[in-house]
Amino acid sequence: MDTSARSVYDLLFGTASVDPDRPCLLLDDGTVVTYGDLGARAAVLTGGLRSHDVQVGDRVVVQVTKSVDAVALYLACLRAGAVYVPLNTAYTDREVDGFVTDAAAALFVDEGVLGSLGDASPDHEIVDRTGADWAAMLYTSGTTGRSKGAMLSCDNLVSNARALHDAWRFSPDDVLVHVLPVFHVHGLFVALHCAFLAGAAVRFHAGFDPDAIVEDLGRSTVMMGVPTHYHRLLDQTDLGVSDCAGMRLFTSGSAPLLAHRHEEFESRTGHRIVERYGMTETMILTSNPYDGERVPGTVGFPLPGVDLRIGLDDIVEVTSDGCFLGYWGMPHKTAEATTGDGWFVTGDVGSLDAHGRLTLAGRKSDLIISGGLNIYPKEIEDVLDAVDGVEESAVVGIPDPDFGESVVAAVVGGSGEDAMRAACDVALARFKHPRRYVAVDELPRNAMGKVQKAVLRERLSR
Ligand code: MCA
Ligand code: AMP
Repeated sequence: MDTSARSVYDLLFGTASVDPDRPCLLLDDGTVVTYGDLGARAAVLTGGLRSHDVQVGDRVVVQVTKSVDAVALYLACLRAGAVYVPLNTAYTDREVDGFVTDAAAALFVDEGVLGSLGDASPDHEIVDRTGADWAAMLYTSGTTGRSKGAMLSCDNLVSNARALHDAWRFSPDDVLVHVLPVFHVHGLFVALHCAFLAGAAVRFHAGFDPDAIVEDLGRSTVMMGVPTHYHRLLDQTDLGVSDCAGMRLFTSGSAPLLAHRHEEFESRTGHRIVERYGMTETMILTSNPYDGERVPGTVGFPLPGVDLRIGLDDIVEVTSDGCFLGYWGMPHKTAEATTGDGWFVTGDVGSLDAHGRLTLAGRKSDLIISGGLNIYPKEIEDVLDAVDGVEESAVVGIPDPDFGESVVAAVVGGSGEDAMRAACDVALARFKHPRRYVAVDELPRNAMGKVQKAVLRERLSR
């Protein structure tokens, strides 16, 4: 990363090359926030961070709703050289406390604190960072039930932003429909960085209202979504060719987009969605081509700077400029996820064809992906198993036409759903809660005594 003359903030936000009067964020209420406005707001929040004595390298843990200030706070952390740690707004207090403690946060920002930061005097000093410096940390659910903080460097952010900006042909004329949350790699880095690097405008939606999005497509050029967004556009609106007249690109990722949905989208709109694949730990790894064949059910080719190979048990392994610095405070977990020759083991099962195109076939672990959000069964099973009278439980994801997968719990013992729901209310964000509880006499097990999740999934899907 060429940080010698410029800070990572300038590299990503592009304030040096973009006209400050250009529209940046276009809000639902018609407000236009220019690049200059957003930069000025970031300077104020930088002042706010410094008034809280936030130093270079300090973790700033943030749980705020999607807003202009949420984006400005991310930019303020880049300016101040602090590590931005965004949290899902659905997390319960108990979950948030765990993250704040784990990150050894110098500052926790909720809505109230964000408001007070916004009253500070602007601070225009921007810290220079090198490529290897730590820029952000995003928590990913662990297979053992404990979340891991993936440490992302300045280089990870900048290299991936540039690769995607080029691969997807971003230009200043683009208008991006932004419907994703800004606490994940997808909405925060992939979507915003592509637009910022180009100096493009972003239609910044607080939530996903399918009809409002269809209306927006008529005055936009690019949309990025998870499969659930596309399911809802197809199932809940009359979306057709004429709605997408100015659109040049739709991308999908974070979860598999079923081939028949891809084809349905093309027959309704005339657009072939560009499916791409990534992980929090690695940023975006592959994409179907902008020019060239976009094949439904595949995730395309490695981006420049990414090397892929298929390792043990058909697991995809990668080396890449986007590959993280490691798991915070868990060097053993970083080592477990890294091969002897330094490749990151994704945990995704896949195959490469003769041309190097990647097709994914699922995950090695029991991970459930619901609406683009990762849910680890173990975390839910631990909560259910602690409920009075529950002997044991097993949680699986079963196919769901909207979310891709939905969470179902099979439970032995216990005194009914109410106590389990109450326990989940305290411990788990609602998107992780089982949508269905099934009382069973026993869990299916193999000869080694291990619960057969595949058998259970099959039974519960019927
Ligand atoms: C919301 N709910 C969910 C989910 N989202 N349940 C299961 N799975 C979900 N994903 C539940 C809420 O708990 C609530 O339940 C009810 O649905 C309505 O909540 P609401 O907030 O209104 O939900 P929504 O607007 O319908 O949200 C659905 C959504 C959202 C728009 C698909 O989940 C979403 O934005 N997903 C994208 C996540 C994402 O950006 N992932 C990227 C991570 P109740 O009524 O019981 O309270 S992966 C990544 O970054 C890598 C690098 C990559 O490859 O991209
Ligand atoms: P996260 O840990 O939240 O970043 O989620 C990363 C995981 O999402 C990957 O390891 C994959 O299992 C999954 N994923 C991302 N994009 C795709 C895709 N296009 N198709 C299938 N799975 C995907």
